[in-house]
Amino acid sequence: MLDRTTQLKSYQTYIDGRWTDAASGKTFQTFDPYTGQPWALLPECDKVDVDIAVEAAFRGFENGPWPKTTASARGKIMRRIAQLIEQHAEHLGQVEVRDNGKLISEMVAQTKYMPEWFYYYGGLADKIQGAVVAVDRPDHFNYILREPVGVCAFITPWNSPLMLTTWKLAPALAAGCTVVIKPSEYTSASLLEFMKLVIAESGLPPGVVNVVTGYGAVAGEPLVAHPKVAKVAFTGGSATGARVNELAAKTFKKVSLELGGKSPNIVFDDCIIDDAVSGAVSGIFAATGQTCIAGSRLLLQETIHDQFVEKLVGMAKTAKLGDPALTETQVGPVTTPPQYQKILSYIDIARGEGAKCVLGGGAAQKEEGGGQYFIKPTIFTGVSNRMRIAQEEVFGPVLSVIKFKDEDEAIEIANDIAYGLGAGVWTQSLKRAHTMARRIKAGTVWINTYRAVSFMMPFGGYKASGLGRENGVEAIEGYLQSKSVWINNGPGGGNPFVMKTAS
Ligand code: TXE
Repeated sequence: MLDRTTQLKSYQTYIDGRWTDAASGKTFQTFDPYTGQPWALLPECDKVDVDIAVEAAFRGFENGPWPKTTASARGKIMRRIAQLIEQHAEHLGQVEVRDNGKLISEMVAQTKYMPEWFYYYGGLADKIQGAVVAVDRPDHFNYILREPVGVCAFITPWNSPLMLTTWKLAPALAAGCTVVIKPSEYTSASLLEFMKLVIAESGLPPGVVNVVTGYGAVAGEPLVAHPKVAKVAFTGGSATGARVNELAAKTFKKVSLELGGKSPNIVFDDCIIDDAVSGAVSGIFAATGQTCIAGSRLLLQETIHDQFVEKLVGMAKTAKLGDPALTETQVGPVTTPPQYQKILSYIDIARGEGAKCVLGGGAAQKEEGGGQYFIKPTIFTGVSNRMRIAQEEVFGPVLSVIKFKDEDEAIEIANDIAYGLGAGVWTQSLKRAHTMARRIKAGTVWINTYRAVSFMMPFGGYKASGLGRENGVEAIEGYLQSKSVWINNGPGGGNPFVMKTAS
């Protein structure tokens, strides 16, 4: 049972293997979105703390035990991290329920699955291999080293704080990098618990993983801009992502960005209807719609439109709103007050654009299971793809239903968007499934399923949904760089004013 003690808990942050307050001594409150009440105080870090944390990570990368740790030993530490997560999964999940309003059922699934990232990348650590190249010169021995990029800055969001940190941390540690993490100011508590229960107990040397809690502009910007940071891995909104990319470009940092989406969930009339209805509900109402992969545009073939909408509304209206700490709850609160306002404003925008609200359409009151930051699962039909409600990310439980005639029109609508993160396709035709998978411009295409993720499958966006990939073997590449080594075992000489090419 979740302990909702009213006394404010005080956290310190974790820099260079030590627990510390912000240098300024300032703190800020974090809120329980279910009760709307503050429940903990966090250090409000700024540039001074960022400098201390980056210097610690830099020392950790250049000197000390971490650079001397073999890849196999890194793998062992990562397996220990996985075991510690298993040990503390329940507590970590409960903190996230308190701080974020995530459902306990979702957190049980997430914290149970998170160790797999550390097992997988821990296993990959000692399989990072360079190459010997039979270069086109006599008497040469050439090889390629694969080296860690250096200090990495992670800027993480509030919607799945621990899971999205894990996607970055596991490959970064496997590669041999050191890290400074700036979690979202709305949901930093679970990361600090993770540092205490997992990282501090894992055997990682001081300075390898550091945290600066605080606001984006005050702690995030100096971290992204810091000259000793070599790579920035960001998950968040597209506007902030663009700002982070711009800042990072000034010092030529490597960047990966996992941004927003407006993913099409496309239902053909040859699908198994009940599966597709469940997939549509899961796509938009799971996690209260606060996921980058939300299937927020439901594209329905016109032949099944009315029948499908009826079934969809029938299932969605049974969704149980309430306390996220209860296992029977299916839709929890919106995590942040600005996000709550944003969702309500998009409901007004949709109405103003002439879309028809067939379910929900506003805040959920106490007697409906709601409370301060609850929005009713909302469905709009009669949406045209050019409307703002179809083009802009709402990040809440608001679905736009759009009709299409055939495959070509479905593709045209699906791809007519700035984003390209995910897409769903519901069909029993194998040919159609493969054709759609090829023609949709998105980083992930789910056929007859939705919102499935794995540590083994690359994840990331086409177009405005981001740069780079997380998860899978590919993700480790983002934390490595190649060094080409040339050894001449033969005679020197030749014309010193001419480039040495194969003559
Ligand atoms: O995110 P921000 P916000 C989308 C979603 C949502 C919108 C805004 O549409 O409505 O973004 O959400 C840090 N320099 N997503 O405002 O600002 C910030 O402190 C450096 C999609 O909450 O992107 C936090 O740690 N850092 C998404 C992180 O950026 C800065 C998840 C993300 O916050 C910064 C969340 C700055 N100038 C929102 N400004 C997804 N892809 O899953 C802020 N930050």
